[in-house]
Amino acid sequence: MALLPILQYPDPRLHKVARAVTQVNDETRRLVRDMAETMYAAPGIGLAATQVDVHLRVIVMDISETHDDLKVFINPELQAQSGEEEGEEGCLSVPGIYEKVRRAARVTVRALNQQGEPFTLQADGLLAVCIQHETDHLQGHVFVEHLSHLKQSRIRAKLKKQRRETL
Ligand code: GNR
Ligand code: NI
Repeated sequence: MALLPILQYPDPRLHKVARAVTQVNDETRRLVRDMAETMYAAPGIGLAATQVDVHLRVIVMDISETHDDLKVFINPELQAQSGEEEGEEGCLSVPGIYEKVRRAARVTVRALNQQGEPFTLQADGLLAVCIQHETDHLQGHVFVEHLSHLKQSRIRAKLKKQRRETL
């Protein structure tokens, strides 16, 4: 098992577009294991491979309070989106920043599990938010890009200051 370093915004590698996994094998399952360990340790409720500088379509997620409901999405695709809802988001790549983002209220996602078998999941609430936040990462998008340019530059300044103070 291994903890993976998490890229910090505005690292340009966060903007790479992830490629599909061509074969779900032991290497994929090792990546999933390491990502889950990294997410639980952070702690976070989701992690996209992009955040650990692996540019493959792999997401891990666990929104349970008991940390015993790991969800794995390999090659996720949003099949449907409906409704609108605004919710507060944070990101392990943008530490200490929480901002409201408007997203679809409900999504249907199709993906492969760790066995390489396809499944479809309908989600609402926090799970729907998290699925959209993570699929954004796989497209090279960080949640702050949903905010105004003014807010984005304020966030970059705040992160710079935060990092100076923790050096
Ligand atoms: O840990 C996380 N919490 C969170 C809260 C609200 C909306 C989205 C998230 S995802 C985030 C972990 C992360 O950065 N995933 O990419
Ligand atoms: Ni994130």
